[in-house]
Amino acid sequence: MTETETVLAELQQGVLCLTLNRPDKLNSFNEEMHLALRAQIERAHEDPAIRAVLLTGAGRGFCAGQDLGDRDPRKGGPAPDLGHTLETFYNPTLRLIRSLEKPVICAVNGVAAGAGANIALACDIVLAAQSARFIQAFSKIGLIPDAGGSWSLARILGEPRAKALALTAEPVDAETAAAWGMIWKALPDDTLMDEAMALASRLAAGPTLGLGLTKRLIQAAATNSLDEQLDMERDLQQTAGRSADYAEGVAAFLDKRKPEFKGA
Ligand code: T3D
Repeated sequence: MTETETVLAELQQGVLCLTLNRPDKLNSFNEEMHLALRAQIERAHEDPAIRAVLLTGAGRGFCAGQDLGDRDPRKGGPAPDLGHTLETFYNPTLRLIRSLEKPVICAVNGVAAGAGANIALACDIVLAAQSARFIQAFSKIGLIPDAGGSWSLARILGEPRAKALALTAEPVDAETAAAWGMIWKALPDDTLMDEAMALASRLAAGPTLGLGLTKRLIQAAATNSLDEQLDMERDLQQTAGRSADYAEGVAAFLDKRKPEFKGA
């Protein structure tokens, strides 16, 4: 790991800690950072030693979305094809986060704007520093919410708040984000990272297979009927019930000891 990498990655006790690392640009995305983040999430898909992911940002911000320096119209040339950049860079990463059957915790250490806010909201458990703000910055520059924001905000908040945030680009502070159900908790700035790491470590020591199936189930609920969801619960519980971690969990309960889950 070197300080010039755009994403710092460290594996600690089953937790892959990823730090967006362009602090001078509030960790906004250039192509290198896109590819580095995607490669790390792909690694989390493939490596059984990784049992949880913790995503945060270096410096005073979490992520300010797209690096607008790379979109400077004053340099001339044709208008960029932003549909192409979404399809090439943002959308694959969003899909990888949502489809990763391991917990992804996001520690929003400061401002999260544009696609930066929406990548945070795509994570499974979001903790934010009390000083953090979430900004749907797109409307300020003539764009529409992307990186899954139009989908997640409408689902989490309903149309009235989703539209107001997207149309006005007004910042939402961490306490309000927690009160509105956008995130799990707002925490004092100086305890955020310790609490986020403690949570990620706890989940990494958990029954990874069951946690992954749980994530799949909850995500499916948004579009499933009750009947479809009951069928899915039946099928996934059958799988979970055959796992070594389930046997260990029940045995540990009966033995009155702490379970030692292996993640399978
Ligand atoms: O293009 C595509 O591929 C399509 C996809 C688009 C996805 C998107 O995310 S579009 C939305 C892009 N993001 C924004 O519009 C946010 C722009 N940034 C801001 O509005 C503000 O910086 C913040 C509200 C996030 C924070 O404000 P503040 O006052 O705390 O910080 P600051 O002074 O504005 O920024 C600090 C530095 O970071 C500053 O650099 P300097 O002057 O110290 O050298 C600033 O220019 C730089 N910075 C912040 N955001 C970006 C950025 N540089 C490049 N791109 C940024 N997005």
